[in-house]
Amino acid sequence: MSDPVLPPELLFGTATAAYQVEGAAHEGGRGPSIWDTYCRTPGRVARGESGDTACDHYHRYPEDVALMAGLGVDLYRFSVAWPRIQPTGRGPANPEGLAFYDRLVDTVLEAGIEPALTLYHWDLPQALEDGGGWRDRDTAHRFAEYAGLVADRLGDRVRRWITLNEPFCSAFVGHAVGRHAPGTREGRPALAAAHHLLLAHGLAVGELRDAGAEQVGITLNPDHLLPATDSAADRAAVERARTLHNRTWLDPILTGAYPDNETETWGALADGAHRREGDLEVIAQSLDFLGINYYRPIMLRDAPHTEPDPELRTAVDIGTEQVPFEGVRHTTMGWPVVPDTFADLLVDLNRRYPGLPPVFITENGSAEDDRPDTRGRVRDTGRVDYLRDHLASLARAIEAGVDVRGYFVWSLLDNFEWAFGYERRFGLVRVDYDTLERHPKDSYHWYRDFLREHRARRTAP
Ligand code: IFM
Repeated sequence: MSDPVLPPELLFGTATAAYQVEGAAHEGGRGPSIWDTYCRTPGRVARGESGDTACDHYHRYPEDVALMAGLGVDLYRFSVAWPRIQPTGRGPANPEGLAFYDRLVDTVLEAGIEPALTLYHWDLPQALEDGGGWRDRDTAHRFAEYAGLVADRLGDRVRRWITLNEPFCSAFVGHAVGRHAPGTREGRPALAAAHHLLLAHGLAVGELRDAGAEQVGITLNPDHLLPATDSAADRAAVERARTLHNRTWLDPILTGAYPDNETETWGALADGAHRREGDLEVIAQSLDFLGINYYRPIMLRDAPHTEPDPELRTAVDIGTEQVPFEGVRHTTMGWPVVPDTFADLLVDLNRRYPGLPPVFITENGSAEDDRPDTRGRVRDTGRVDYLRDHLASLARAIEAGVDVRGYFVWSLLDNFEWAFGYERRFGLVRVDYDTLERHPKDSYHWYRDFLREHRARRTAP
């Protein structure tokens, strides 16, 4: 099958996140984060694994940047570990922490790659969690202070800034499903966490702009949600899920309003007690771009609530149940591969939100059952097919009028996949966790060749 052709000006990159790749958890004055605590809690992470060593990107970043240069990417999306900059989440910056990201940014730029920096990819300093974490309004102000410290130091070289990565996961997977740190199952406090993440984003946008940041955005993971049947009950279930997954974030940020069906979604929990006048204005500042992470669609049906007492429900107990997709391939995450839904989601968002900012696909990729042959080669055809088919779908969304400016493969390297530990592999490059050696997979070579063709079209007359 031939590779899709995308507009020549579209930028391409690869993405990672601090806790998933850096390791060096006890070096450079880094303080503990909620993920260090979560990993140490028995039964939370598969095989008791943690990001203590991860891919050792903290020491091996020159090799990783060279791998990216070999791919020919335009951009590298990485995240800064808040507890490296402020070990307790407040106070002056830790010079060793800033110095690490200084070196990383300089190395990336010297390789002819542009850095795209995410300020928060889930590693909240544990000291802030001890004071209430995202449930507490003050954490939003602490985040803005941290954003200012990083921007003051790196703003002269980093043009593209992402405030938060997937706040849906921070708020709801962390505080309601309990499968991410801090690992609780809450109702109102999870909704408060969602609001304070939004507020943190808005306050940080102000700090970044004051520090002269050129391009400021946020990365969300809106889901493409489909009803299992055409029944009114299943369609209503999808609308509740749309609020939980998508509208909670997109409506305040892009329209300056909260979703109009919060009470249908959460009942009495949606009392908004944690909101204050003026918050929406802070949250709804205009953005230079919107980051979207996309992996798979979700099919849902109406279902009884898990907890009958509305007051005792968690924020994800909204009377829905996932329905499996039949007849399609699933990745090792158990996620259905339905590439057309990528375009469907983007076109749908463009329709629902007039004036949608330019879009960067800040993550897309697949976890596969990679098996190196006797010579270490990984023939990851499933990943190549996944990327090719999703890029073809992206081309369709662009043709339909969605203003997409960039695309990042998740991920450059196999890395720490949160509660799944190291077993689920998303990398274009295999990491041997015994030796920490890097081995480009077939998908790495495919992406390199694809980018070579793409760049050739940039210079073609
Ligand atoms: O690994 C994660 C990443 O940290 C956030 N987005 C989804 C990826 C795959 O699960």
